[in-house]
Amino acid sequence: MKRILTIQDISCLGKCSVTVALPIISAMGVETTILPTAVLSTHTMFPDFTVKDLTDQLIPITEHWKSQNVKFDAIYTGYLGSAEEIEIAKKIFADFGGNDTLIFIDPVMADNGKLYPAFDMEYAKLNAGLCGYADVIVPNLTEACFMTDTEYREDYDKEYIEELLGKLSKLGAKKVILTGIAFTEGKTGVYGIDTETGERIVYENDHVDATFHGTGDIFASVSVGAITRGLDMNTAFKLAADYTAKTINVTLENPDKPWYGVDFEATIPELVDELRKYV
Ligand code: PXL
Repeated sequence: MKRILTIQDISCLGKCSVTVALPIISAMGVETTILPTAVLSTHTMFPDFTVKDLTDQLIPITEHWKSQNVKFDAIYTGYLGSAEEIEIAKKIFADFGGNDTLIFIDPVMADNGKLYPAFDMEYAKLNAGLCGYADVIVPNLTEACFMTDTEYREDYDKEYIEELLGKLSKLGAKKVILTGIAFTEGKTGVYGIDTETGERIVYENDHVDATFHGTGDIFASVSVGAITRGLDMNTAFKLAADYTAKTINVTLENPDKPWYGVDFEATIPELVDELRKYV
């Protein structure tokens, strides 16, 4: 069985980061090792959340794994709490990376034109530096703009997105996938580039007019799970985009839906069925 290490926070309540990545990647038939960067009472969209930073635990935990000769088929980073944790992530890539280990970075820090409460421009720059270590990065439009000093525009066109992809490619990742992008009315999707071949990676599905926290983490978890199971990039991102859209739709039908996350628990069986068509 393949094994993924995911490095991100535990938001105890809130359906994001580890509480999404662990069940989804496990359901996809991949062993999931977690390295929690912090423990929060909830994600940061709740008022008055508590945070216990775990930076001082990251090196001791990973040193122990090294002593046990642990290997990973992929390392997937999401929400990292601080500049120091970004530096430690680089060390972990050096210690556990290599040709057979996919480095998958979701530079979680912003959405809808704004940085999340814990972050500033300096953090955005450091995250941009981290992206240079990746095989695959999956920023949303806001994160892409913050990392490349680009003005955020919701009314984008192809020229603007191509220019943004060009700037993101210079960060050094092998595959740059912008999420939440489409050029067709009523659609959303991914628009990316394989920086080694110049090939575009494009998929559009129906846009659902609702935003929920944690959907980026769902998209990233399914993508890295699918790539690790051996799906090609185009198929992996299609699976992830369709699953995320399906999950938002199912959540919208739930009269008791929580405001803070989506009902991915209800749609995991469909994800597994869909994945079975390929593996
Ligand atoms: O879903 C991204 C995310 C992850 N972790 C924490 C967050 C958020 C988004 O708000 O607050 C703690």
